[in-house]
Amino acid sequence: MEIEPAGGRAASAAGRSQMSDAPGGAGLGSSGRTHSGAAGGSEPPRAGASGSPGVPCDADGDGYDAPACGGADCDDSDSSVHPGAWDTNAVAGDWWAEFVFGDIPGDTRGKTSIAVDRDGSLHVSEASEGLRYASNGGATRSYQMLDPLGRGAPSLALTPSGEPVIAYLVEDAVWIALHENGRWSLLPASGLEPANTARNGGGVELEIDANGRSHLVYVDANEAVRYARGADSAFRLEPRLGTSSALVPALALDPSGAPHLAFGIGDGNGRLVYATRCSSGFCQSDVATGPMKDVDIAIDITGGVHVLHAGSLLDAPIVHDILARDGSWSHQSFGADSVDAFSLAIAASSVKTESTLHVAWDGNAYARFEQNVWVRERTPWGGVGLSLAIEGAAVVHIGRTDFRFDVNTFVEHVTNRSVIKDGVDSNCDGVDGVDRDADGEASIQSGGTDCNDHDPSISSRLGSCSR
Ligand SMILES: [Ca+2]
Ligand SMILES: [Ca+2]
Ligand SMILES: [Ca+2]
Ligand SMILES: [Ca+2]
Repeated sequence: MEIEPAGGRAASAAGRSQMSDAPGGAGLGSSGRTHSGAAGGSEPPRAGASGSPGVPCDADGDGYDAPACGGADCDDSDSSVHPGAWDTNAVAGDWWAEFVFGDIPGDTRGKTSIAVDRDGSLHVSEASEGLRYASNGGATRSYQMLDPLGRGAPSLALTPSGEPVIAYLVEDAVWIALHENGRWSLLPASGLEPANTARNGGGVELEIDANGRSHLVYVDANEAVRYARGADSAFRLEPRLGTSSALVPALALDPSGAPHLAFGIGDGNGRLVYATRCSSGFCQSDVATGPMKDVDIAIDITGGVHVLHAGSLLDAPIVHDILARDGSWSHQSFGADSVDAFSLAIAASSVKTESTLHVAWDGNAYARFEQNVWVRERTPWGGVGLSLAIEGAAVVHIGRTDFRFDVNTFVEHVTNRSVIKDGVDSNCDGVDGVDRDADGEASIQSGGTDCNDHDPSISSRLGSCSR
């Protein structure tokens, strides 16, 4: 992260621990840095090193060289095994749901943001009445109020080493909550102009590329969409996108780290705009017309661009917009049972698989695009303020808020995650599963026994797991 540290506030360490059924109240453990070659998956593939004569350096074509060539591919005959592969042993199974945190005063129904780490740990945030964060990584599940002044729809992203970063609003300013060396820092993002807090609960979207650089979009005080990138000590803000009356900006990065934006424009009859890099700035095109209620965007593993939108006209269904090579858009409607949804999300599988895309919207609706058809499923419970994260190929994590009429709002996690150890060390860290702290024991989340995979001095083998 490259954010100016001046003027930051220290995060309160007095977070309560109440996520689900976990006893104890430890925080997020110590540093949480990955050792080289594990979990982060951000190391650039090695190619072209010279090996033994007649033996190819990357025989399986997974982008990682064999050890004989100085590479880190522990099985150069299997392209699904390499240091950047997922090894959480998580597979898609039955759906289940859990309470994450509550105590949010009033019937706020804020938008959640969820991310899943390469070791299978979850990170969830919400900011309708203060920025709240929960994780099941580290020693125990943890829950913290990070910033009582935080508001709006926060956006949580993970650095290449798995550290959470959250963009959110304090009044009309974008702030960043940053987890490093075992503690949170709260920093005003410098280099930005004031944000519009009125629209969309104050939407801001953050993504972090493979080089650790932050990209964010938000709506400014003039209701224009703004894009900024973290550079050295500050964000560098680019010229306005869209004219005015912008809302619900969404952001995705393609494999090269280039930004792709989608946002609604509320003037006139309303329209949905797509923007991406061309020459020195952004090129824009209209995706669809009409007023927009919510928009999301995802890039699939082949680089295909997918937008999901909900129009705000009566009986407008949720529509999947697909960008063709010639720049035109085609559209797939989810039909009558997708109308009247206020929030939606689309995400792509990060490894080659039969199911490429996943969508979810208000209530309990979920669908995945599998072998050219949308397969619909119903998830347990039901909620709003959706966010979506995909673990590996087809394991789905949904963040949602739900409410007990005028009493309070709570955040839930809904997933089809099931752990089945496959006996294969897919990510070349020496064990089946993910051994983030390199103590020889895989994390509980990945089917192992290490109760704190952020701290090599704590593991079941060392007998230091008992609380
Ligand atoms: Ca391999
Ligand atoms: Ca495995
Ligand atoms: Ca492993
Ligand atoms: Ca470990």
